[in-house]
Amino acid sequence: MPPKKMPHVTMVGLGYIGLPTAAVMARAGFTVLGLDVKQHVVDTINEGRIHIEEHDLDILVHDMVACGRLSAAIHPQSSDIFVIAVPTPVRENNAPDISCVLQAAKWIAPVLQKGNVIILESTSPIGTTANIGQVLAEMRPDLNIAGQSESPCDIHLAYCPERVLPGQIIAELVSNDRSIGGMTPHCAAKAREFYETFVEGECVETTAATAEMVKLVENASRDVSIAFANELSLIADHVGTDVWEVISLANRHPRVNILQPGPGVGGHCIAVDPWFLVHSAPEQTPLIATARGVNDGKPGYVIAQAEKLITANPDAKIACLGLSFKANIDDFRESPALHIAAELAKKYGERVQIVEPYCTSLPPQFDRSGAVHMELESALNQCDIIIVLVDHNRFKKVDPSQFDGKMLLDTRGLYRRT
Ligand code: SAJ
Repeated sequence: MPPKKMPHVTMVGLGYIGLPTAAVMARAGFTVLGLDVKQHVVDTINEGRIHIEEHDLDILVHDMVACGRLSAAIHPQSSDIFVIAVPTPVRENNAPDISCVLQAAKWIAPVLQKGNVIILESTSPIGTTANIGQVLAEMRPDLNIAGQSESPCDIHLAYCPERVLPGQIIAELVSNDRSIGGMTPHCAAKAREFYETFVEGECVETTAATAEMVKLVENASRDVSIAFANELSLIADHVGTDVWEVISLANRHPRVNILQPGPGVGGHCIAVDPWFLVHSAPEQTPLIATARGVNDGKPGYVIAQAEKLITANPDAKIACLGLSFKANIDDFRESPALHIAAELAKKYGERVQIVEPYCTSLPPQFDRSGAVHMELESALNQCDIIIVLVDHNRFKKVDPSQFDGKMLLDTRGLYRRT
């Protein structure tokens, strides 16, 4: 028997999820075309380079482009499988914005052929996969779209959310279990067959709506847990205990596992996705909405604490350690650390020194503030108030004796954890 022909895959959206996923699929043997609306993204990838930072991604993309299995384009072509990984942000009022997903569906509609499989990976409000089906049914009345008619479908539709951790995306794309949500059981089976070619974790079939909710629940669960830790930090400050010691001792209970408080919750996922659940069931989500409020309130609380120290010490210089939204990455999107440092820089100008090993110059939020970008050692030598905002490994190596005689506001418990 001749070897089975590998399907041709199109990845719509070449961002933080789309590009690594396209590269991993190419490594598994698929010929993958990546689509993006940005010409510079397409050009960069076709040159074998990358436009985002992710561990080991540069080598993988370079190799896959060089061997001809990965390329990028700005216009869709016919394909066997289409995977959509485009942004789904929230609007000003915290309502989900799925316009990019619907736009992606409209984009590929003209090139669809009988037997195609379309898979949505973007974090999405419940019902979005069905919305894609409606868009396609309107644009392609010649095709039976899964979930849109009783007849056997020509176009299979599934929702298979990613759940990878930035910094470990390539490894987790392969090792994590996946929820495979079909518009019909047959769609789920088709999608599972595809994912099982490159995923080593278990691929578990369910419905599209369930998989949509599962993804939102994962991130809402983490947000609520972090909010609990952040609330504990407020209580501990109020009553004069050390929250890190409290959590560490409580976690010795065999059935307690409290997360870590911090300066707030950042990134494009945990701070956003819970709103999708709140929006779909506002009356049923007081806990999830309150947790968002607790986490969103933490940067303001840290700024107020810092200001108390700064105004009580008018000659003191201030070092802010870290800007990224979490440790050991160069991603500053929706970062509470960046927000706090920028607010302090705006107010206290050249008294503020910023230490961030993951950037070469300060982001535009610091323009004209007078704040300067400093090496860790110089800032520790020159500053009297040290505000720890990110728990980068490089900061953990500092000997706590270097803080002797200084005022320390440690939002990550880096130098006190017991
Ligand atoms: N954080 C705390 N305390 C903690 C843990 C995290 O304050 O104990 C803060 C971090 O500093 C950061 C924020 O929460 O500001 C989010 O960081 P994270 O590591 O919890 O999550 P992300 O945004 O990098 O990735 C999450 C992951 N989801 C879960 O862990 C449930 C990842 O698996 C998802 O794929 C990703 O969201 C996504 O794309 O949805």
